[in-house]
Amino acid sequence: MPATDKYNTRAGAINSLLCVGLDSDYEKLPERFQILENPQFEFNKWIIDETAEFAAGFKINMAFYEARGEKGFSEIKLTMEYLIEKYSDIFTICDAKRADIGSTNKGYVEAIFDFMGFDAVTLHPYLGREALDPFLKRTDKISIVLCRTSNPGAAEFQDLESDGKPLWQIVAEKVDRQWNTSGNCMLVVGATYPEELATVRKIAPGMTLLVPGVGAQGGSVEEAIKAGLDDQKKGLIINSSRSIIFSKDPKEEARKLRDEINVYR
Ligand code: NUP
Repeated sequence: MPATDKYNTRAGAINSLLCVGLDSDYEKLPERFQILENPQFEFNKWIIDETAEFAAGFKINMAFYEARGEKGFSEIKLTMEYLIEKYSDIFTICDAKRADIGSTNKGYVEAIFDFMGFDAVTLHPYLGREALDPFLKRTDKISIVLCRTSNPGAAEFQDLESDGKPLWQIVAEKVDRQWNTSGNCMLVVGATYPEELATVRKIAPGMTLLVPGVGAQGGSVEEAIKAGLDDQKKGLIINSSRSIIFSKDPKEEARKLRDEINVYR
């Protein structure tokens, strides 16, 4: 099954656009996990089992694992093995923001899609379409291209204009019209920029958008949903990491966010 269908099927089956971010920073783990042999994996396993019924996707940000060297890397692999074995219908995103020259990208493709088994990866567009070819030609997987990021300083480069348009709009147009010929691209647009999100939705009416920035970063769920839904009331992957996984009750937080998203659909 193509990976966009995998996401849509799961989102439809459980009526949820929620993606739970497994940003399992070792320093923030409860002590009962820190003392275990595989602390990040055991924590993830717990979060996954608690939140899976509300999760259309899980997103792993590599940074929190790479910080622990080879130990962290093995805990990503354990987490992916667990997801693939127990929750093979849930969409998995590797948030690594990769991209290099084409020949190097082949290594990233093998590591992320084949060795670890993710359905999707985040990429930055700076090197252009030609360099990203090893990702884009994997029609069984999804390339999620950064368009308008959620951070306060996103405008520094992304708002620079060319032909009267900001760079993020050009990225949205290019990905929608030229890069997505196999239907395997998505875009990242932060919930913290709902106006830009609405513009991206106009530029790319049929594209699925990964939207981080609700919860800990303060983006409004209502504004993001209203700005970003497609005409089928779908087309969004709403990610929240810290405000779910480090809350007192991750299951309840995931349920609440799933429900809040659905209220505005
Ligand atoms: O624009 C982006 N903003 C963002 O926060 C693109 C991202 N990939 N992210 C990631 O989403 C960020 O690196 C983190 O993994 C997650 C947001 O986490 P939180 O603010 O919900 O805890």
